[in-house]
Amino acid sequence: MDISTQTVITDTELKSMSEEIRREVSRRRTFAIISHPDAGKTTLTEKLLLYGGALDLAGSVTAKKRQRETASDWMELEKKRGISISSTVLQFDYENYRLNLLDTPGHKDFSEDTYRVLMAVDAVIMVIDAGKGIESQTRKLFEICRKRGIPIFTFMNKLDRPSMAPLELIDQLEKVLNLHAFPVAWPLGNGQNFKGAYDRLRKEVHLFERVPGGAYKAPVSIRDIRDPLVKDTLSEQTYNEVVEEIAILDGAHGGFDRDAVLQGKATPVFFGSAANNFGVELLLRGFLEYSSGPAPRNAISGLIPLDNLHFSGFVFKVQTNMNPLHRDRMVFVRVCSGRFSRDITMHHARIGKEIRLSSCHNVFGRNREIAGEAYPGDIIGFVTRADFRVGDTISTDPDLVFEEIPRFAPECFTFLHNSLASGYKSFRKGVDHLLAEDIVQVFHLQEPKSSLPLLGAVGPLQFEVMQYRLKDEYGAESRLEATQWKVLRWLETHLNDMDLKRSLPHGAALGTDEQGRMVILFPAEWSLKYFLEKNPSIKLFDSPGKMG
Ligand SMILES: Nc1nc2c(ncn2[C@@H]2O[C@H](COP(=O)(O)OP(=O)(O)OP(=O)(O)O)[C@@H](O)[C@H]2O)c(=O)[nH]1
Ligand SMILES: [Mg+2]
Repeated sequence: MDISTQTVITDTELKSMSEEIRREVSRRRTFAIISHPDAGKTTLTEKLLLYGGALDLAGSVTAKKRQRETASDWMELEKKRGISISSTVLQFDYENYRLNLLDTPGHKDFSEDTYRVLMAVDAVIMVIDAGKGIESQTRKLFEICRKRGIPIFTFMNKLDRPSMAPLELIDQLEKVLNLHAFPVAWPLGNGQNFKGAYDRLRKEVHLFERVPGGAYKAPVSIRDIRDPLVKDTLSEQTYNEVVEEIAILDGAHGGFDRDAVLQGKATPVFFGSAANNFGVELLLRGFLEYSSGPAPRNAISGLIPLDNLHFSGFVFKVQTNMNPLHRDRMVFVRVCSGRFSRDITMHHARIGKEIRLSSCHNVFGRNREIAGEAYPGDIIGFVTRADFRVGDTISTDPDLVFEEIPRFAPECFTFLHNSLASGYKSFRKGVDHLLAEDIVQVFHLQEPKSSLPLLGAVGPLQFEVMQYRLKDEYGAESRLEATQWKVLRWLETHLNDMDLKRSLPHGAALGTDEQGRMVILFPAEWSLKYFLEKNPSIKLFDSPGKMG
């Protein structure tokens, strides 16, 4: 469809539209907060909202984890357990910026959701618990960011507790992640003696004051490092250490290279305490100043310019029951080009149909607001019953299709039974709705042929979440039946089913995924290896996207 066939648009109108898009894009920042579990992502998110003016009072993520009430952990189970289970979109305005912030779950069992978020953002804030240094999950997430060349901003958190030496933390970034680190805000002490941060680029000391529960912005006084008040506030030892460390950094680390940051080759580092609001404003301001607006995305046909007159975007998340009263389903889209305005006709690339999406929303945790328009970089939500899956492209151009979002091979498999015969209807409905989120995958075994689907997920907690939600959102009781499988691979082969079956090692099974693609389930990694040795002609893949 050519846009000119919809309405007649003059050259001047085209020019002003593309200028408008470029103007809007330049004020957008779309980023995720990532890390190992418990480093403080949700706490930091809450504080960024506080400093961004999107919240008057920050909710607390308490140590006891019982009274938790935050904008981003809105699911019942998240509040109860005190951990993030699902990613959350928070869109808000700060000064002239429009921020699309995504808080992600750190637990590896929920990492499929986090990986998808990484496909939808232009930058990340990597949170590190300064008492623990770089942990395993942070490392994995970092590797994905590096592969995509996403700019990374680092926040060393929990400086209000005894921490590793700041120079050692910087050294870890360089050695463990092989990432050049440029400390922007340097900590003045740690634990009880954490008093402030030194902004190396502005050459200013920010002295912090504690506020009860960190609910309000922490008052800050800004000084020169030689100011007597700075010396008086810090112990003599801390002051001397800080001055020495800064001299070492200035001598050794070279200048700040924003281009290297934007290419994901260097990370600006900030130190602080999200719970106490220390260093949060320095991070927010630094992030806005040194990050850049949304980058154009690759479609199968090539790079799609942001000011393309065709609207385009892709689905990276589907969430059911954000509003349990309405049993609705929200489809989250990252806008990649053009301008969304209400009631334009879209093409749904996968099913090859035209579709009208009228209710586009700006999303803020559980809350939403009808949005009249959206621009590249925005994360918007559509409430729709149409068949959208993660990775789907929507565009006014029927020929535009974005590259697939990689899917990972599940590592845990279970059968899910309805445990109350009378509740089958709500069980079935709940399972269908929750599976549409595309987090838990469904497989069908070839033998024994049963209507009971086999569920696969990256980690077992995902099944627990499903059971909890079935009960909480659908009133359905369920029971899990463990299986012996631990590894799944998609396959390509010329063998017929009989021969293939004969070639399977003991305990392995054949099945299909939801799209009818053949898979093999193995009881262990060694069984997979054995199979590969015996059947070199069969190609196995850990993601269906890698198949030819
Ligand atoms: N002492 C101290 N505790 C903090 C700080 N920031 C966060 N915490 C605590 O650390 C715990 C985990 O915080 P969360 O914000 O839930 O961590 P998260 O990274 O979102 O965790 P997941 O989403 O489950 O991966 C909570 O008990 C917080 O109160 C801080 O600056 N200092
Ligand atoms: Mg969290």
